[in-house]
Amino acid sequence: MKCTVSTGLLLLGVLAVGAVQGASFNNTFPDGFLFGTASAAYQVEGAWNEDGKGESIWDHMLHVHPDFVVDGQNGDVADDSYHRYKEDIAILKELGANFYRFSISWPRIMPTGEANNINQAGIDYYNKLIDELVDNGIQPMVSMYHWDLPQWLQDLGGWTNPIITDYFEDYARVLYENFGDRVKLWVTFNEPATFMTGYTSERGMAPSIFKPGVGDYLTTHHLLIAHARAYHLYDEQYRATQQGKISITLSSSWEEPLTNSTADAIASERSMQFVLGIHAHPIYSKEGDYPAVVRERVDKNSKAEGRTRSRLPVFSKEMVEYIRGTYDYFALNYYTSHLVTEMDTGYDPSIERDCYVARSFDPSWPESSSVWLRVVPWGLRKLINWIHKEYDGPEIIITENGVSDRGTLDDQSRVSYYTSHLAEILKAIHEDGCNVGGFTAWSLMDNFEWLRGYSERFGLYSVDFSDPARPRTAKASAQVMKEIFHTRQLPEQANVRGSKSIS
Ligand code: PNW
Repeated sequence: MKCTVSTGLLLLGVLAVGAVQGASFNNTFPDGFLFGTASAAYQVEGAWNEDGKGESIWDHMLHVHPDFVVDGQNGDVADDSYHRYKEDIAILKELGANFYRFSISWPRIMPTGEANNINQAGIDYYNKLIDELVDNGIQPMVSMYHWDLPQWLQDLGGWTNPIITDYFEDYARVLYENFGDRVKLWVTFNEPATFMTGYTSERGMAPSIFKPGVGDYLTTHHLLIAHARAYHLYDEQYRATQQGKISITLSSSWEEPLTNSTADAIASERSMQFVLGIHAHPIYSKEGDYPAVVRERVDKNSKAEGRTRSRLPVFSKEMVEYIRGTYDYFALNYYTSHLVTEMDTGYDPSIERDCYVARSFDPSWPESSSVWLRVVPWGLRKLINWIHKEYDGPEIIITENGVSDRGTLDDQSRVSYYTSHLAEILKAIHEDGCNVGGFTAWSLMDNFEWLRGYSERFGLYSVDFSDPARPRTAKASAQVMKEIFHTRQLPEQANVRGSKSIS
């Protein structure tokens, strides 16, 4: 197993910090550790129909159903980053970010999603954005897909149609051809576990098609193949000259057993496999394919439902091999944790029912402005350790971590969230020997928070959405992150918050 720090360095660090703090907590990030912030095209760009951009599934859904969003808003203008990207880069520079994770809007460069229909103005926009980043010494990290599928492809069935893997490979080729000379960090998909829920609700994530337990598994199956195709294409045709790294961003909660019973321990492990393993195991495990417990349960339930085949499609042996190992690092989003216990929940059929656990929060975990997000920093350390053991020590880059509030400039709860989570990452690195290579704050600035509109704010910078100029203003958290990014150390005392020893 690889470790980020040698034992010698580790000892030196512990001694140095121990002398100051009287404890063994090492508050210094290893050399080469990268700090950045993230955003996504639909959440920040605006200009939804400018300069030849095609319609995405989010444009389409929210124009037809504005009531799906709590405040009736959409991403038509958002942060207006399409026109104000230089302001975004100025604040990234102020923060001292090493990299910026942003996503490319597929329909902005390929209005229908097809490779014979390229929108040069879209290519020009991302070239300008990338050039400006590089000129300012900020590495671009590009997500190919952060949920804004061209509507034209949705009309063909979107992620439920296997033909999508051909279209995605074409799209990846256009990206490598146009941007691969300067983009060295790629992410194929952002959070499959979140966007597959576009097929589990009538008014949820786009496209809001209600086919739980079927549409979400088809999406999973096809995006894993699409990911592998993009990876192999890079390997075969671009890696030698472009020399970048590719991954897929997976989000996971830490699934803590509700009690110390054996049944809850089993439920916790099963939940980890349904939440994270379903997308991670085919790529990162030694044997590949879906986790055994996922395969078993979905097959068993499908049979009991009188079906002729499993709702979870089956990979051929060749496809298992084709997908296995298609990563250069492990890209992880972490926001929160759950307590889990065995229970029959969810629609019949659904992934919840297949997984057979109930999830809850400990009432003592601090709340945020998002109902799904409670503050559980130690969950991140446990999650990193789980990944380290389960997948044999891959380099982990945290590609999102953050918390919501209502938008105050004096955002002390965000300061505490970040410092406590960074402290847990330092413990995972220095005390547990895990290999964590970077951290990304979600988000650079307040933006369109999907179904929560502009009512929940995740930014280090505040954005005034009532002002056409969309001014960006630093919050208290921006000042603290700036200090951390510059000193590459956590301020003293930061480690005391939210700490709980790891078992
Ligand atoms: C992520 N959950 O989504 C996305 O990548 C971002 O686009 C989004 O703005 C950010 O987190 C904050 O929501 C998530 O329910 C949505 O656990 C939901 C969950 C996790 C991540």
